[in-house]
Amino acid sequence: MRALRLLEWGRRPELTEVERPVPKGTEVLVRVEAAGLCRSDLHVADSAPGDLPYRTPFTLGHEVAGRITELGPDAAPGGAAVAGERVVLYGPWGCAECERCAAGRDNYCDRRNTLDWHGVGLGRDGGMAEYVLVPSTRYLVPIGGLPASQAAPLSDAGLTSYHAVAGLSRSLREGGGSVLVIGVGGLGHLAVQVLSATTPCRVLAVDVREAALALAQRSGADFATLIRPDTADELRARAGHARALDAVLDFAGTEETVELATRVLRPGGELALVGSGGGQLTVRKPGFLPPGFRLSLPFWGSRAELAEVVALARSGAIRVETEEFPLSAAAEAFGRLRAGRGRGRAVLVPDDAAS
Ligand code: FEH
Ligand code: ZN
Ligand code: ZN
Repeated sequence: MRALRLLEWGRRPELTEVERPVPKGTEVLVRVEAAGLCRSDLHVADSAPGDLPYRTPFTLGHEVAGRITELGPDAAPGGAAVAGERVVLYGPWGCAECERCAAGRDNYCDRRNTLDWHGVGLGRDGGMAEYVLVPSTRYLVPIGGLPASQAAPLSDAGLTSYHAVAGLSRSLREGGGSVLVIGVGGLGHLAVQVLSATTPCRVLAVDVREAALALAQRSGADFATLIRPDTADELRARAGHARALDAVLDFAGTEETVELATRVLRPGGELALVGSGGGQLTVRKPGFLPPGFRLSLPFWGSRAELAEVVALARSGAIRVETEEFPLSAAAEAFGRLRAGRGRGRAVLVPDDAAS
């Protein structure tokens, strides 16, 4: 079968021919119908030897949906899963033994630092291929009739955004308040939709691209504006009586956006730093952060949260903006992502399915 593989550090990913895996024990073979591209794929592809604990070669793709084609002899006792079922992969594969992994929270595996992988396509063979081998049905969530190019991005962009929202305080999520989404790209536009669909919050959004502001409004934002030198004042003016925001979800995470977040937060405000833009924050007392300031660094999400995201999508409450590429055009898709010219989440589909 064909697979987009990182053959060695420092080389661009290459489409190569590899043996189609045969599931053993609890393993399940999934025919890939869609595999999303993520900025982390660029980070992995650009890494030097020793940057990451992964061992090359391996196939990329940690945002995957498809159809079960074969199950190992111990994979689905009592027919818990069957060939033909359409699924999305829960991507963060941990040690599978600690209490976090046992609870389906592999994203916070206690033994993460001892592993030479972080999940499917992240040190283990991923889904930018015709087939992907999954260690257990516990990493599969049924998607029913949801199109694969909608389902795949839910497993990373959707799940990460949903987990970041779920990490905000209950009083905010249930009582309402004002939330700023910084960066309305593959993750940010889904965070706007999740906030709009699941909370009474007022949602504001900022980005550096005009097209992203339109996407924010289509996604349900109450207000969207470009990032400019006076953006903090403009956001405060739009924040209601408090003239400051209850929470910020920063999907860019740059020096500039982290600074903007700290300038618009209320006392008791919350910052969820999701983007890996390298921005830094000085936490000091006495200092300049609002009293009661809370910071979180949410990472990916739990298996239960993935099932909740899939249910939201199947209900029509959230919809991913996607741009499809055939697997054979993966290099073009990577190039557009790298150049920031993507229109929504890029998704690789099998060549025979590409429109
Ligand atoms: C995965 C592995 C390592 C860093 C970041 C990521 C994210 O893309 C997962 O959402
Ligand atoms: Zn990712
Ligand atoms: Zn674990």
